[in-house]
Formats: sequence, structure tokens, C-alpha cells
Amino acid sequence: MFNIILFGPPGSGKGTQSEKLVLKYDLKHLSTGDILRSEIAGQTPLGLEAKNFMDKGQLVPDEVVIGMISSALEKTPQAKGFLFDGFPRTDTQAEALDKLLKLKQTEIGVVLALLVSEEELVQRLLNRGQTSGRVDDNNVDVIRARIVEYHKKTTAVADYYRKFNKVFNVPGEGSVDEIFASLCAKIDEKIQ
Ligand code: B4P
Repeated sequence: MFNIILFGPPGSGKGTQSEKLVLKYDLKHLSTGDILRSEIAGQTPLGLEAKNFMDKGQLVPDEVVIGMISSALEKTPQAKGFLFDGFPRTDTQAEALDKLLKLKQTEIGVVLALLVSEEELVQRLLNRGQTSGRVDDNNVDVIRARIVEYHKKTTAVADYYRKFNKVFNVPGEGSVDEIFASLCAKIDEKIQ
């Protein structure tokens, strides 16, 4: 089993690249953002709670997302590997993920961190906001709040995995195919 974390600020291309990576490497895609949005669409109690945080650009509480990932891992015991997209986003989530994977006798193989300038992030998210219908992409203040949350709480996750020499930076600006090729080159090196 080979497990990957695709890491980076909001708008760095995690969702975009994940779709291509899971096809190429036959991985199970676990995006906490996508799971939360489907809970919101289904108007579940979890979704209604999460919406309050997401609409303001804040992170959803750790216990909520850790529970979601734990049940998603349970549901797919036969997966060849997992691609975590947008998770973990805090130290607490990273520690919980390590424990959950240990129970499955596996671990994170590599953390690929996409590097994109802040102005490019804001522009991409505002562009997506014109068509996505996502409340959190429509307002520049909410976008900036997401970036602040990222610096305050999420960059620590890369430091956590750096202790285990698992983090590799990948330039996240350029064409989607160029970035995909850089990500694949790093994964192929680690798989061998
Ligand atoms: P996510 O769904 O994870 O959304 P995101 O980080 O904003 O987007 P992503 O990074 O996947 O988008 P992409 O760059 O692919 O999170 C949304 C919210 O959910 C969070 O703010 C939080 O509230 C909550 N949440 C999720 N996970 C959580 C967790 N673990 N803990 C707590 N809360 C959590 O795409 C952005 C745009 O860029 C797209 O339009 C795309 O087309 C474009 N793009 C991509 N690559 C490009 C390129 N190379 N060039 C130009 N444009 C590009």
C-alpha cells in the first residue's frame, strides 16, 4: 500500500491534481473538502455544522474531519493506497491519521507540497467562484481568511512530516500537465 498526502494552500491545485493522480496510480481519493460539501448538499447535521465554518473560511473542528476520515478508511479495506487531499490540515489531524494508518499496518509514503504565490491563489479561487457556486470562493475576504488559516494552522503539518523526511516541494505554477509530470516523477522515485 502506498499513501500520499497532497499538501498546499487553498487553490494550489490539490483537487485538480488529485483527480489525475488517483487514475494513474489506482488510489482511493479522500478529499475532506468534497466529503464536507456532499454532507452540506445532503443537509445532514454534520454538513450543517461544517457549513458555518466553511462559509467563513475557517477550518471545521478536528473531531469532525477525523471521524469522517476514520469511517472512509473503514469503508475501503481493499484499497491499494490512499491519496489524502486537503487532509490533514492541523497537527492533531496529522497525529490521528498516523494512528489510523498504523492500525492498517501502513503509513504515509510521501507528502507532496504544492508551492503557489498568494496572488495566484486568490486569482484562481476568484475565477473558480464565478462558476463553482461555492460561497467560500466568491468573496475575497473569505479567500484571504482561508489563506490566514493555512499559515496559522496547516503549515505546521508539513513541519510534522519533515521530521520523518517525507516532504517534497513541487512548483504549483505552470500548466496542469507540467505540474502533474513533476508530481509523478517524485512519486515514481519514492515507489521504487
Ligand atoms: P477544500 O475543498 O480542500 O478546498 P481548497 O483547498 O480551497 O481547494 P483545492 O486546493 O482543492 O482547489 P484546487 O487548488 O484544485 O477545502 C474547502 C474548505 O473545507 C476549507 O476552507 C475548510 O473550511 C474545509 N475543510 C476541508 N478539509 C478540512 C480539514 N481537513 N480540516 C478542517 N477543515 C477542512 O483548485 C483551485 C482552482 O485553481 C480551480 O479553479 C482550478 O481549476 C485552478 N487551478 C488548478 N491548477 C491550476 C493551474 N496549474 N493553473 C491555473 N489554475 C489552476
